[in-house]
Amino acid sequence: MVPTDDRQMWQELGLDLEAHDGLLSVLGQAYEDVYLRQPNRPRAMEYFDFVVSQIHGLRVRELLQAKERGRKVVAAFCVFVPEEVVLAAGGVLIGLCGGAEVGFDLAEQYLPQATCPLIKSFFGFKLARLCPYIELADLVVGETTCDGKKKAYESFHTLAPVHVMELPQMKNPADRVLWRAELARFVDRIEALTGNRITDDALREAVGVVNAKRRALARLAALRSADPAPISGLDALLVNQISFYDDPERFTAKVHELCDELEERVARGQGVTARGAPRILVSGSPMAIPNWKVPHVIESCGAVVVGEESCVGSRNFRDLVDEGPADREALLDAIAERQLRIECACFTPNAERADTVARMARELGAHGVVHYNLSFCTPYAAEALRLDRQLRGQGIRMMRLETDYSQDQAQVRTRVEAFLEMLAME
Ligand code: BJ8
Repeated sequence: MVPTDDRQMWQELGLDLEAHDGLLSVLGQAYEDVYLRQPNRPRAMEYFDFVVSQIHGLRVRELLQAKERGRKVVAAFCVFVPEEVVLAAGGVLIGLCGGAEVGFDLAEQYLPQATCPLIKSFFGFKLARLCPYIELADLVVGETTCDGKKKAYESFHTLAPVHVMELPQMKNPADRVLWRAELARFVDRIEALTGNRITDDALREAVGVVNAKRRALARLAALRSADPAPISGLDALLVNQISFYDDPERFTAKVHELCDELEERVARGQGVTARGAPRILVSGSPMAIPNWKVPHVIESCGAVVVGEESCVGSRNFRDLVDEGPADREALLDAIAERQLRIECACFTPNAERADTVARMARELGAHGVVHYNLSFCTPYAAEALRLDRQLRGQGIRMMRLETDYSQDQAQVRTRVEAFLEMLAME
């Protein structure tokens, strides 16, 4: 029986209760300062506020109840791990966070100090016993994307059951064959874990559920092209962050409710800033919950973030899986094909990404691009240099920002203000 009391539930999951209390109180205060003080928020954000207020409560309880009913919980850190497959086998996929500076001292016993904070964070959450999701997961799925993650999963094996998918580094025909085989290996692992064979019907239904979630997120993204923007970048980011761990069907319905309200706002010309406020597209490394620093700084400088070219953003929802195929093998082909359209900087070359960023900037009416990369994330840092030149060639200004999870808001603010001033002069 799942305990009805949160503290008892956390204790049974093996969390460090004292440290966990501290984390929740810091998170609660940060949420109040960053989110609840924003002016002009859409009413429908109440649902997402509620989800955050229950981040380690209700959703954890729901997952434990699902486990009691025999469902398996699979945890992942990358959009290449296919939710469709897990759902079709009767499981639940949750994206783990890794957006806070937690347990870094412990993580550095396994990882070099000069490691991306996202990676250190997921290790830190586990080692400091602060994440109920990692504790309740039946399997953690990693991928061979960047070197940091690749090497990190080697050690993570000793802490939790891990399955690593080999993601190719290129998108040539041979790489596609490799990735399709990896998908088949993943299907085998998930079927063995859940004890359920993935049928044609179950996979078709799961593709529909995940595509519906992507369509809802795409609808939200498109509404942000209005001037004034009907929703802040912070709120839109939060919705994208929650997309990784909420129940997919409930989440989709709530995003559509939000979009209905935003459509009314757009029709009335109502926004979160005055018309003509500086508009910024953020591009680069993912921002896992509770990493809100960059949009918070940008928006507290009077600008509005109108899009995220990121895996916690457009890369997660832009393309759909073809729903046409009837049988499971053809559906898996379609899943693999969609995944290999994701423009992650771990691929070489990854030339399409520059076109995507330029197109998004134009479609969303962005005045400039802030390229965000986490410290020690070489793939995105390397692409930023070329992207800057390519965007400049098309008359789009870009600012390169490299930061971690430290409290360096003052420095970030100085740079963002200078960038906004430069944009205003053009
Ligand atoms: S598909 S972006 S979610 S790998 S920020 S850990 S790349 S050093 S997260 Fe990613 Fe999948 Fe690619 Fe998307 Fe490494 Fe960079 Fe850290 Fe990163």
